[in-house]
Amino acid sequence: MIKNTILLAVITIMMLGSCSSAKESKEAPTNNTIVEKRMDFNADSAYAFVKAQCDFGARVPNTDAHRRCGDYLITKLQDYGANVIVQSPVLTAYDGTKLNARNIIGEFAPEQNRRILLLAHWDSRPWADCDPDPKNHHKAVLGANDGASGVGVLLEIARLMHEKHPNVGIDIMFVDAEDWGDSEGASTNPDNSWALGTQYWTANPHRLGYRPMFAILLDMVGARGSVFSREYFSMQYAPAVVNELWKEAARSGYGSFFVNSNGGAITDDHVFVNRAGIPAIDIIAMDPTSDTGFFPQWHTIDDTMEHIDPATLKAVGQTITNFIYSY
Ligand code: AHN
Ligand code: ZN
Repeated sequence: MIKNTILLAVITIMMLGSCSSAKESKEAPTNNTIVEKRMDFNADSAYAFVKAQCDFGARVPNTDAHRRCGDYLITKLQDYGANVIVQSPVLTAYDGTKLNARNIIGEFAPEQNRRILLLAHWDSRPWADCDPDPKNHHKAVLGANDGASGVGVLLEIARLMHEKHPNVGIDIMFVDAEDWGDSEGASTNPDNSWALGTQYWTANPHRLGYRPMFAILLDMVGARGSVFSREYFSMQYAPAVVNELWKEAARSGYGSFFVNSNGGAITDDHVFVNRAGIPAIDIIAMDPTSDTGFFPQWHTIDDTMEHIDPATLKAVGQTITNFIYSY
């Protein structure tokens, strides 16, 4: 009996030993080695960041909710230790409206040469023109998923970077005026319509000669039941980045979210970043079974917190976190 207990104890210690040595395999363990801490993306925290944006109301350019949310995003990035640069252009929308826009850029470890750009749009759409009820077409979209979700994930990553910085410089950019686009589209050049904030930034980078290794765009990354397939333009311009990120997703246990199928071509912020010569991919939920190709509440008045699932935020957030901390 005593022998068995001792034997069990020895086996247990051996097992513990082998587990921890596997985890610490990056560095030879010595007495003064600090055990590497896995960065845990907190989905509840990300969810709260999404909700905080929605609590301002729809962030439609030229509204008070938009101004106040922009101020909030600047403050949060500064709180988490970023060097924040704000661009405040007046942009002309396809319909002639002058938009008081702000691109908000938070630099983490600006002294690092090797950099990754993470971006998401923070504005919300002025018209819910895909709503099943035409009476709602002139109402604003709250944009819990379409806008706030990507920003919420990036704010949580900013919070983690304040705890411990990865071995690569990170820039988080919240771009404005993405969603004032013409959905009828046929007569409008998409270049004069969507992603106006990003287009301003590519023509006027926040730092002269800014050259990150690549960029990752997050768009609609919070809805329940989301699936991320490989977006077409991302595969055209930056297949290696897509492949590496999807590999990280599978390694991290989120292969059921990041599926290995090819998705449609989306005119989104990343297209303009690619045209500026920076390889850029779009993590964007697509749903081939819905009328729009996106989540069912896309550009409706029902794009609300009700449809945001912390599990989706976690899958995207933890994958990107593991990816940037693996450098
Ligand atoms: C088009 O529908 C052409 N692009 C989608 C870009 C978008 C709108 N992302 C969020 N809202
Ligand atoms: Zn939209």
